[in-house]
Amino acid sequence: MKKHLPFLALALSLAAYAQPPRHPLDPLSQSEFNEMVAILRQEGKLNDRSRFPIVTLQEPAKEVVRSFKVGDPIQRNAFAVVLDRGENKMYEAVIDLTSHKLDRWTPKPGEYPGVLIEEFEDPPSYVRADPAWQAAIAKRGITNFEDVQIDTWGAGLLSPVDRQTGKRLIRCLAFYRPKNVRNPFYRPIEGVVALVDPNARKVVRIEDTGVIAPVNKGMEGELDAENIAQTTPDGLRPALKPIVYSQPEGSSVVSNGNEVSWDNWTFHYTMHTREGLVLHDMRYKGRSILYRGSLCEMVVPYGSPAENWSWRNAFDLGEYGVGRLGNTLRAGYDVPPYALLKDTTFVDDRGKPYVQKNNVAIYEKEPGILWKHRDFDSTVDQTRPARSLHLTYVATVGNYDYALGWVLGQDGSITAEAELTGIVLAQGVPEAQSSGIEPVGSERYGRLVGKHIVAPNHQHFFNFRLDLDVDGSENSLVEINNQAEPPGPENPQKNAFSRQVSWIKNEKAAGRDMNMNSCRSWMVVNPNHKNDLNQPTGYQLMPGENSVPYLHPDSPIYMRAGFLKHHLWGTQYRPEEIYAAGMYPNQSTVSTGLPGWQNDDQSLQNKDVVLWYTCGVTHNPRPEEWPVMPSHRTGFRLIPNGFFSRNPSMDVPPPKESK
Ligand SMILES: [Cu+2]
Repeated sequence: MKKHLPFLALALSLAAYAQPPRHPLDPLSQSEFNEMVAILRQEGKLNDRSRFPIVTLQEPAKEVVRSFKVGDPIQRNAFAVVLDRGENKMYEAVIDLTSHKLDRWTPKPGEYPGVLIEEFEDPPSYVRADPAWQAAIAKRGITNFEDVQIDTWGAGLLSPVDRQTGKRLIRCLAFYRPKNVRNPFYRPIEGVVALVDPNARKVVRIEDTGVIAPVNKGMEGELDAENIAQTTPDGLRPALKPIVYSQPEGSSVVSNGNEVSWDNWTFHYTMHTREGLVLHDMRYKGRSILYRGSLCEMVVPYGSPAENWSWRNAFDLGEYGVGRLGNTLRAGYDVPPYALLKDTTFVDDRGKPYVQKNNVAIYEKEPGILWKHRDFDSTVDQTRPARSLHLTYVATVGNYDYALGWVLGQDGSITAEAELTGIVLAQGVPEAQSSGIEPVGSERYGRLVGKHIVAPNHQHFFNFRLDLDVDGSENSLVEINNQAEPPGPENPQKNAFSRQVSWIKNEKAAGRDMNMNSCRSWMVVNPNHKNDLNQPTGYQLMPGENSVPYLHPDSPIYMRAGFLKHHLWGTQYRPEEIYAAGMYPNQSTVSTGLPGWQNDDQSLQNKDVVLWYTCGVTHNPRPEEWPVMPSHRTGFRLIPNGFFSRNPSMDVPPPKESK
C-alpha cells in the first residue's frame, strides 16, 4: 500500500490544480496559494524568516459579486499578511493571481499580526531552558521540566516600558502535565508567567508572583471515560438506548463546492482562517437578505485584578483566528451522524497549503414544531414539524472550545449560535474549601470550583458583522421600543401599550444598547420595497442573552475593544471595515475598528447598512462547570418582519403518513 502513496498524492495535487473557481467568493485553492507565494518570492519580498499569519481570498467588490453570472471570467486576488520575523516588520500584500503580479505591498509599522502557529509550538523548548523559569517551577516542587505544558497567550496588556521596546511579545502560562495526562488545564502552576520575545526566541522575564497554591497532582480532571470511571464514586452511568437517524431518500442539502441550497434558501459559505464560517449572499427564494454575515471579533476579559491575571484578555479572532483553530469534526460526536462534512485548505506559517479535514458540518435537524393548530370542535390537528439547516464548526482556543454556527429556518429565520464549552481558566489558590456562597478571600473575583482551584469571573463578548442587503443594498435602520400608554380617556383600563418606531438616520445615532423595559430590537428595512400590506420589507435583529461589560470605560482593555461600548452599531458599508476591534488587535492600545467608523456620521437612510451586534456572556463559574463545562448556548436571531406578506412556511406540506 505504502508505495502507491506518491501516486495518490500526485493525483490529489493534480485534482487541486484542475479545479478552477466557480464563484468569485470561492476560497483560494492549493494551486492559488502556491502561486501567491511564488509571486512574492519572485518579487523578492520573502526571506527564510518570512511568515504568513493570514492569507485569504481578497474578496472582490460587492458589485462584481452581485453582477456575476455562471461562466463569467473570475478575477482572483489573494490578501496576505507577511511578518518578517528577522526584522520584526509586517506587510500587507495583495497578489493578483489572474495577471500573476504583486498589486500592493504595504509596510504596516507599529502593527502586530496575531499569534503564529509556530509561536504556540516553539516556546516550550526555550522557555523550559530558561534558568529563571526553571527556578520558579522548581520552587513549586516540580523538577522534571518536561512535565510542564507551556501555553502561549497573546501578550494582553503590556507596560509602557515593554511596549516601547517595539518587540513582538507573547506570554506563556505553565500547567503541570505529567506523561499520562491529557488535560493539564486543571493543574495550573500558579504565579509563573513568562514574557517572551518569539522572534528572538528568548524569555524577556519571568513574572513570578510567589508560591501561593499547591499544584494539583490528582487525576480527577482527566476527561477520558476510563479515568472518569475511576474517579467517580459510582463509575459511569448506563448509556441511554440508541436513537437511529436515517435519511432514506438522501439529504435535502444540495452543495456544489461552497454553494449550498436547501429548501427555499441559497447561499455561499467560506471557512475563513480568522473569522471562521462566513455566510455570503444569503437568499430566500432568490430574494437577497444577508450579503455577508460573520463573527468578526471576540474578546474575553478576565475579572481578577491579580498581577498575573489582570493582563488576560483573549481576542479569539484578532489574536488567534477561530477558523484555523477549527477541529476535524466527528460525525456522531460533534455533529449528527448524517452530517455532510467539508474540508478547507489553509496555508501554514510558511505559506505551505494544507487541508483541514472535515472542519465544516452541514446538516438538517428537526427542532420541534414549525407551526400548529388544533381545531377544538373537530379535534383535527394541523401540524407541521420544523426542519432547520445547520452550518457548524468547533474552534478550540487553548482551554476553551467554541461550537459556532448558523441555523436557517423554513420560516425565514437566521440564527447565530455560539456554544461555550471546554475548561474554564483556573487559578491556583491556597484553600481546599470554600467559606460559603459569599465572594470573600480567594473567591472575591471568582468561585472555588475544585480543591485549590478558583475559576475567576470573566466575560465573553462576540461581535457579529451583519451586512444585510434586504431586497437589495438600499436599506434603512429602525429601532423598535414598546411602551405602556398613559392612563386616560383613550386607555381607560390602563392596559394599552404600543410599539414605537424610530428611524436611526446616521451612524452617530446608531450606537444603541439593549433595553429590557422597552423590549428593544432593531430592523433593517428596504423603504423601496413593499409587501402586499404596503409595509417596507425588513429583517429584525432579535437579541438573546446579553451583558454589559464590567470594565471601567478608561481601562486599557476597553480602549482596545471599543465595540463593547454598545450592543448595536450601524455603519454605511465600507469594504475595509470588517473587524470590530480593528485589523490588528494584538498588542494594540486603542481600537482601530469600532468606535471610530461612525465619526463621519454617514447616512443610514436608503444606504447600504451594516449592523454590528455585540453579544455578551457574563461567566460567574460554578462547581458544576468543573473540570469541564457543560455546553452553554447563546446567540441571536434575524427574523423576517414584513419581508413576507404572511407566514412564509404555510406551504410546507404535512409529513407523509408512515403507516
Ligand atoms: Cu467562560
